[in-house]
Amino acid sequence: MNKAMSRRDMLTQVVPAAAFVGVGLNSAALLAQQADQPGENVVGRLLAAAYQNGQYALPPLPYAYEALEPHIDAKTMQLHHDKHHLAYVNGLNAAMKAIQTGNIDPTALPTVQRNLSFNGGGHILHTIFWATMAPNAGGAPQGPIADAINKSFGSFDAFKDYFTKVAAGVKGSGWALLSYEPLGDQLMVFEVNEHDTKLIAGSVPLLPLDVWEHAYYLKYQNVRADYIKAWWNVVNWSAVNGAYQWVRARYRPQQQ
Ligand code: MN3
Repeated sequence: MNKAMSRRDMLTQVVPAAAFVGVGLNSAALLAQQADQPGENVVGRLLAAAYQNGQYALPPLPYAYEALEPHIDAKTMQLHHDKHHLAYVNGLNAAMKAIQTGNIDPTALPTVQRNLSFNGGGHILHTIFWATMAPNAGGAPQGPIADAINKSFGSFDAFKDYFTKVAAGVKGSGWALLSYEPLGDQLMVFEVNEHDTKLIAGSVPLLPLDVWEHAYYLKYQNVRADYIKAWWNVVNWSAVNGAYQWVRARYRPQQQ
């Protein structure tokens, strides 16, 4: 990042660019503004680092590769962040570059559109994924996110069981995604196929779980269920709670 550019300057660039891409990135840009608030948390910080100097950018992991051991191994984290995520950042920038020429060959349009959503979704989901994991984490959530989970799913245990089943049931490559739906002021879990978020428009992603094989195969081979079980031990509920509170304050200021 250009040292002369303030965080606020950076964020004013994030919002219009992300809004152009669509609902998913627009919601992420909303979250990214959180980095400018008191009580900054890691979700907002990483999202703010995910677009810099006029381009999408790979945000640094907020911990060392080995920090999530034994639940997620260092080699997987290194490959996943440095290779896979970087490829989505590069693919998204390439798609934007093609669009910004203003002259897309009609025969190339389906490919450009596919690259936009595949790589854009991948970039945002991975950024929030890194931010919502931490060493010495897991357990049950505290604060407003815990209340929202109880309201939306009955109990934390019921939510955990439901989310686990959604993640386990993803066919092929994809994600499970806990999101905030502002119209109903409630939380919902959505299935993501590859990186294409199948969510209610306007919902804001809060807690994504990557169940692509590249996220777990080195350590867990084909046993996705063991990986999901281990992932609960690294969920950074403090980060999820911070993101939830900030987003809800934007949509429901009268209820704060
Ligand atoms: Mn991945």
